[in-house]
Amino acid sequence: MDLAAAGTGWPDGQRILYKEETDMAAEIVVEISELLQKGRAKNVKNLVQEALDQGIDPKEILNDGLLAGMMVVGGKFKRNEVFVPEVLVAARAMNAGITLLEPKLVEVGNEPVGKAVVGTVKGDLHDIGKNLVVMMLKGAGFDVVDLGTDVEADVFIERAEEENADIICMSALLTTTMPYMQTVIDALQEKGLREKYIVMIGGAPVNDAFAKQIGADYYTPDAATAAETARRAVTDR
Ligand code: B1M
Repeated sequence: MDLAAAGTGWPDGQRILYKEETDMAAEIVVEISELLQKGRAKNVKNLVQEALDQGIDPKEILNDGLLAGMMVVGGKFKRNEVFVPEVLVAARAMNAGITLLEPKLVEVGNEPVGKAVVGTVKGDLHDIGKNLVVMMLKGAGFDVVDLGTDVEADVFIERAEEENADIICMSALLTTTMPYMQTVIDALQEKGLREKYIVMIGGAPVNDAFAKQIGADYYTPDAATAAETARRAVTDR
């Protein structure tokens, strides 16, 4: 049977994978994870493209390939088995793969649902999770103003005001930078603007209890949930 032709008719070039193909898909995804751990950006990019060409689900490539690889690197970093340069090259490889996945993961709706300003808070340079949030928000139909990393409270607020935003989204990856989310919320309060904006927070060290403690409206654990929640929050307003 012509496997390539057999399962067509699925959206976006995706189709049912047969047993032999499923095994190959698992192999290629594992290889992506391993190459990412070695920081081989070009190879990661090529293999992600190959995986997409084979019809492997982009979410599987992201979760079981790229993110799984980054988790391994994170564990080694924690145990001092690898250091900042190795983590940086792994992060570059991750971004190389994500760039290819973005158009597949993001199905932009016609009507913009609202405007979001998004950034990683002051003192924090981690941007991979924040970039995923930006990507998924765009996919959920938001106009997104990406403020980048190391973002000061005034910048969050000034840009939200200038852009007439609906929602302010903050990311933090360090236990030392997560308290800065409170600084941003306090600054909004002082300017009498707290009620004007929906505030969402996320990032590995952050949780729901912390969100409640600092007076954020929402904590979401991952980029897809962030986008769904933002959409619901803006449309319910
Ligand atoms: Co850093 N780093 N790092 N690092 N780094 C962590 C975070 C750490 C946990 C590693 C470890 O020790 N195990 C640790 C923090 C410990 C702590 O605070 N308790 C750590 C440290 C200590 C540091 C430095 C201080 C190291 C040093 O210099 N000695 C330093 C700090 C620099 C700074 O920011 N000022 C540093 C530097 C770096 C690199 C530059 C080398 C690199 C970042 C490169 C880059 O981002 N461009 C890096 C990396 C890559 C990591 C790890 C390995 C991976 C982070 C990541 O990208 N994960 C990380 C270990 C780990 O997390 N296991 C680590 C993948 C990403 C998709 O996940 O960002 O969590 P994440 O995003 C998730 C969710 O959290 C959520 O959505 C995403 C999934 O869909 N999410 C949101 C994120 N933001 C959201 C916002 C939302 C909603 C959901 O709404 C608004």
